[in-house]
Amino acid sequence: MNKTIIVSNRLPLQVSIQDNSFKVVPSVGGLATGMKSVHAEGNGIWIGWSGIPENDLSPELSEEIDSKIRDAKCVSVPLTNEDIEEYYEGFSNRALWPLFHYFMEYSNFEQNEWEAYKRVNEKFAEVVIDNLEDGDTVWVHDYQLLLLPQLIKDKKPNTTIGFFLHIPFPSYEIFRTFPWREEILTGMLGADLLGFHTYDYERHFLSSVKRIMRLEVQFNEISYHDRIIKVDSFPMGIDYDKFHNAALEHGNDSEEKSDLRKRLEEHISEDKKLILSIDRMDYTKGIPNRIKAFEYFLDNYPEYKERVRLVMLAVPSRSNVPQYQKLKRETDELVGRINGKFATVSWTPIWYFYRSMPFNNLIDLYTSSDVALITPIRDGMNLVAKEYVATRTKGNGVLILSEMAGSSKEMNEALLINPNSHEDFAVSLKRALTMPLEEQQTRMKFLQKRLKRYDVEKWADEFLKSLEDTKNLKNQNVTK
Ligand code: GDG
Repeated sequence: MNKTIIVSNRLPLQVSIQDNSFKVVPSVGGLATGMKSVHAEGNGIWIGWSGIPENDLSPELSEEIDSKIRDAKCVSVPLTNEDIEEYYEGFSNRALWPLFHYFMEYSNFEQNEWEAYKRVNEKFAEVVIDNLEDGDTVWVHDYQLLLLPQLIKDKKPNTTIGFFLHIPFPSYEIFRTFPWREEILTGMLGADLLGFHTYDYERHFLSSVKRIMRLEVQFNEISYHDRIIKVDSFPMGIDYDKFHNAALEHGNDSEEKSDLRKRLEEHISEDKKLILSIDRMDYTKGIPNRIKAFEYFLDNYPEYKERVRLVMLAVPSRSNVPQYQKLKRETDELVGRINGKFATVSWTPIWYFYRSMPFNNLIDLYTSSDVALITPIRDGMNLVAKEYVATRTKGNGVLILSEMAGSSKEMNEALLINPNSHEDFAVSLKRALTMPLEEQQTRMKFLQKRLKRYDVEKWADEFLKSLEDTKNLKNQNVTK
């Protein structure tokens, strides 16, 4: 029986080791949820890194962990500390991530990291090929594995390969500055179907293919050697029911309240509003900008002092990369300065949490906030915006969303802003805080309807259906 092999940098599980014993627990991210049924189907498997560097393990423990991982229908790719440092923290997060998010000045191109990126992509290819049988489909995910499709195609030309990019694909003018631009495109073109969150990313990719590779592109199909490669957009959704039901269960009307919810509720009344922001601590998410814009708001609308509070959850991320350490320092300083400037004995304008929270607390935050401020400088999609909408079971609440997030393309009923304009931010925040309930509910209704219909399972289904169709393209081509 043919199977689908999912490949991503990380496996959808967490391994924790204490002394000589270990635990393997499933992780609950958006991708893991979306792929759940694909992974569960038949003898489908997931290939990726376990999160534990090989150097840290004795051969016996490593074998034991691998066997536990295999029980979860996963196969681990062994990576060393050096691999992680050069391929993941290095090339993926210091070269590709900033450039693809238009932070050119943060991009650092090191030859040894490029070599490590190639080496690790080859390691992934080996594991995929070891597990591949004729007729299998492979679905590769994200920017850490851009070379993998071609590495598989070279060895197994008949395999059907899909690739999905979770971050933006930058415009040609940005992408052309990349030292290994042709190698990256060649790697991606090993896929039969390339998927992006939005039409704009798709268009940027096609333009780079045309201009750098000089290939013929017709509508959304690329002719490459004797193959036709399809490119399309598939905006990723969320597990709508999971968020909606959790909000019904743990939301405002629930009898058992967490400590966090009790504290949040102390600040909610007709006249006092909570404003929420949740992101990974990443410079693409626009955290300092947002804090400065909030300061501008309080300066320009002083009647809101003591009446609004920004609850800001920043989840630690990539803290070994210097730009992320700098961002953390800048955020700490800004929050301190602004709280110092405005606070009164009974009011602190920004409540700042630098940690990750359990799922139920996340629901507490979503359901108790009057406004969500999602204002990234660049973001492939942004699922937090969609999750906020899914938890608004009474239809109230306002989403302020950056035009630079992929999700803004499908969320027109949000208040869309340019995250670089403090004025735009302040006017929209004022509008959100004074929006009549009926208008809030009308906007939410449209947003919710769309998100419920196009959830993450549907996203995965549509991608795989489209990938299946490319088999017909291949067959047509063979008979020509
Ligand atoms: C990349 C792209 C694209 C956050 N804090 C906590 C927590 N979360 C969960 C949220 C959400 C997820 O993390 C974050 O997803 P985003 O989409 O917002 O952002 P990235 O991590 O940057 O993801 C992005 C995505 O891939 C998918 O393609 O949308 O553009 O950058 O699901 O709920 N979950 C828990 N505690 C937290 O403290 N439990």
